[in-house]
Amino acid sequence: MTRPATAVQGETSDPAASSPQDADLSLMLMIRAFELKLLDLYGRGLLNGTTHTCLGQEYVPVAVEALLDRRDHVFSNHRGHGHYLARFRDPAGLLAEIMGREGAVCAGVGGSQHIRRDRFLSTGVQGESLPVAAGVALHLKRAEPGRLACVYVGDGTFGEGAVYEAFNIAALWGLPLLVVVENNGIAQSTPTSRHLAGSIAGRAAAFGIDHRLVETSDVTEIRRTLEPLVSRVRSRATPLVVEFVTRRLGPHSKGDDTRPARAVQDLREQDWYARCAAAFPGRFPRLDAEARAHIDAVAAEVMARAPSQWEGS
Ligand SMILES: Cc1ncc(C[n+]2csc(CCOP(=O)(O)OP(=O)(O)O)c2C)c(N)n1
Ligand SMILES: [Mg+2]
Repeated sequence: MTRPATAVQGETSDPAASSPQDADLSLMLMIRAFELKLLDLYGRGLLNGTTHTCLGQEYVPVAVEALLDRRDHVFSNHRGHGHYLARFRDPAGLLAEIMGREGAVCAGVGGSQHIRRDRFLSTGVQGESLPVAAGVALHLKRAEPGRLACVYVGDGTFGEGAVYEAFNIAALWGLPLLVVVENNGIAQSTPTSRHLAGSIAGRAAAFGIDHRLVETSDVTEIRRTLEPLVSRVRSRATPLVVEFVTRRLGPHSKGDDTRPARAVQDLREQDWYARCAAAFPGRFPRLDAEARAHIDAVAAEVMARAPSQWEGS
């Protein structure tokens, strides 16, 4: 549950305009601080392997996760830290996983992209999770009616045929599948306009699947809009595509941004972080400082841990 926001000087007392509430804002800021910390650690040669940050997209899982139940399954992708953190609020376990330290979620063998915990599973293989999520949705429909499978997918992944096999079966068999599209306008270095013919809405429509476009980053408004639609996924066992128009502020992975600096700057100006910093001059700096201090402490503590050991099985 989120706590009611309290108005401070210079901020509005209108609850509709005071979104996000403190708990949501703190979570978004924690995810942002976590991702910035990863880039910082890489930059200092303290982290190996690859990683894809969700800088700019943090609000998506924060909004969506509140509509889910712990018994719903979540399937995540290569850009999945925010998905994991919104569900488990466990930066230490995730950082330990990425750094291969004791206490790692998957003993350090999964790393940034391949995490399994309870009903959460991520994969770095684009499109792989769609058919798997459809299969799990079929199981849920039969064995746990009312539960759903939620799968996060990027715009570029709509070039994978597996997406359409999953759409076909989900529509045909009436599966409780919630497809959350994070359309950040780019796939690695290719703008969406150069890799996607037609539209994501049109592709959902081709299978008779409902589609909803979300253009705001206001988590309260997003939930208000999506709540009845997600309830329908559960009660009618029917698929739904929710497409977020969002922004990737960082590089594709660590330092491979091919966009002109001006284009990235334009995106930063539309960022939820900038919007909230301007809208909430009272609480924002405090919550941001708390989130950064929390992640600094987590990183120091995790880095001091011994390497993780995988027993194998
Ligand atoms: C099957 C497969 N092909 C290629 C890749 C390499 N790859 C990783 S992410 C990515 C782009 C993904 O774009 P999008 O789906 O828009 O997600 P975003 O990175 O923008 O979040 C590519 C080509 C992969 N991981 N899996
Ligand atoms: Mg993309």
